[in-house]
Amino acid sequence: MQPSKPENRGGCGVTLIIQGERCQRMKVFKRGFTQTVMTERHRPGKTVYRRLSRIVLWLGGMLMVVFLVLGCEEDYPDLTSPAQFMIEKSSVDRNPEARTFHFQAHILYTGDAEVDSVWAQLMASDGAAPFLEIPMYDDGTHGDLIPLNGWFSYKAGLNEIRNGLPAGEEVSFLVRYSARNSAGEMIEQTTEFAEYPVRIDTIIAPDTIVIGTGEPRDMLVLATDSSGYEDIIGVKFRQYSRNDTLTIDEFPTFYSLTFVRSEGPLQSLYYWGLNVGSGTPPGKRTMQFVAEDQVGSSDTMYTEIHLVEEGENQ
Ligand SMILES: [Ca+2]
Repeated sequence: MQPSKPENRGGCGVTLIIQGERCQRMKVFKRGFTQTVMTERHRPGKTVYRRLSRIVLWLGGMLMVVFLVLGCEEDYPDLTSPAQFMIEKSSVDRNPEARTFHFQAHILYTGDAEVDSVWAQLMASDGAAPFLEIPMYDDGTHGDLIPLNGWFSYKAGLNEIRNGLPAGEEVSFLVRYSARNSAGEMIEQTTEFAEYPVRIDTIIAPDTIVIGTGEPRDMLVLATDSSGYEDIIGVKFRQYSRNDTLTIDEFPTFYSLTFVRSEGPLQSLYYWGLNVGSGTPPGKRTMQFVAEDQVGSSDTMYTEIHLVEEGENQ
């Protein structure tokens, strides 16, 4: 027996073959039962036994119909499903290059009541008053890609969003999508947008290095950006002398670590082979690491390193 196919009105057959087969069997069984009843009804010479058996058959048939309806609800939406009006999916995507936010909500409905309006409210946190309300469009404008497909969109600039948010580099807010239909029904769905700027998670670096060996020592930096590792421009470092506030200009140059690879969708690993040449004065140094992202955020971390002469007590 072939599983029912999606186009065969078969929601049951869409994902599970076993479920699809069960639906098919039940459909077939239902047709057979209907024929049996019709046959019985026109047969002459009814007896009590026949009437009883017909009642039993009828009750059994009704039970089967109920079972069928419960098990294969999507096969017969006109029998069991009231008109539906729902937000099937919603999202917020940030485009770091264009510095825009793309709000989207997919509105589904069955029945006669069409979607009247869709909008979104942005709140700093749960329970806070909305700081921005935006209309959503399904007409191919305001960032909507395809008109009249149920996906409502709005594209907002970073400044439009930031106006209502607390100052700072982090951008996080709640979005409450709402829709109203022509019957006056309202539905809503809340989603969260959370974003932290680039940050340095881990630095692996030597704490002591021998001057003039000519052998580079490994330095590894792991940086994360909630917008994705592609948002990280890179990680650079420089070193201060031991009296960092006084002689900060001794090594003012930043060096950019080499991108090694991404570690998952949000992290990148960077590398530098640190080599301290002969003639460099020994002593304690402060290493400053700076990670930067596309929107101008940065994160800074410090480590210490001891430069020692060869043979010096390490
Ligand atoms: Ca659309």
